[in-house]
Amino acid sequence: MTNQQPKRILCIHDLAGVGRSSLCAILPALAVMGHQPLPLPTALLSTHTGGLGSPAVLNTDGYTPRALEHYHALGLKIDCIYTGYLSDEEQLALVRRAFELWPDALKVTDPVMGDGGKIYSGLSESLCRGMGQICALADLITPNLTEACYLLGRPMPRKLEREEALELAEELAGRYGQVVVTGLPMGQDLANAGARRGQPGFLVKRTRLGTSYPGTGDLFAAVLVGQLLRGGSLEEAAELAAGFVADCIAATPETADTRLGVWLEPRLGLLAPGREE
Ligand code: PXL
Repeated sequence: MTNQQPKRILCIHDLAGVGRSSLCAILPALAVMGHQPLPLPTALLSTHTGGLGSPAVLNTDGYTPRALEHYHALGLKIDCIYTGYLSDEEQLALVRRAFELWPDALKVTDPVMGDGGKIYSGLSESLCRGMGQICALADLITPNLTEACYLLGRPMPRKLEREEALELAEELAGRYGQVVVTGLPMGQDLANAGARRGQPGFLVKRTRLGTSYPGTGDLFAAVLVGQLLRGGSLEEAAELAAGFVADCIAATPETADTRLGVWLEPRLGLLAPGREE
């Protein structure tokens, strides 16, 4: 395990300086797991868009397609393409192009579109529709409950029973291949439901802690991807990811400003190779 060659993961996400979301959470998590993340920032933002005012935003569409072609011309092997927040429709084409250039890469799409039943500010209806099309090209998708319901065109339930959670994952897997749905409210617990097409789903639960933080979906998906690339099963990877996120939440003081995300930095070492149990 420890001597495994690092896997190179092309991370197509935004870089938001403050708030421990997107690349600020993903890059350290993947690197400490022994992988080599290659960031392709879809936008630069001063903060995420969840309650810290109006961030300064720099669109990177003039850069990203050229960077992608450069990496391809270098003959870089990409083991995994992991996509997340896209800030405009041109970036849908960027993701399609990446999938085309490295057809053998594991394609993981976190369809970052919203939370708590609402679409994030600034994301258009057509961008969200396009995100659904990207999901159809991916090998694995990791929507939260809001995004899962959007993809299936269903209203968002306030809570789910075990059978409903499994059915949600199985239906998405039937459509998209493999899925882990995050943030399912189930009584005292917050659950993740996973499934592969044609196979019964599974649940990974953790006690619900009441507070929600930006970036935990990004952290969850990054650890999931990192563990899959270490050869873990979908269920093992979901267990590790759920455990790590719960641990980071527990390590964040109750008095901390939730908008700044979970205090992941002191916990990252727990993800190092050999320490994942
Ligand atoms: O964590 C999801 C996310 C990613 N990127 C940006 C965001 C958010 C959630 O608010 O604003 C820019």
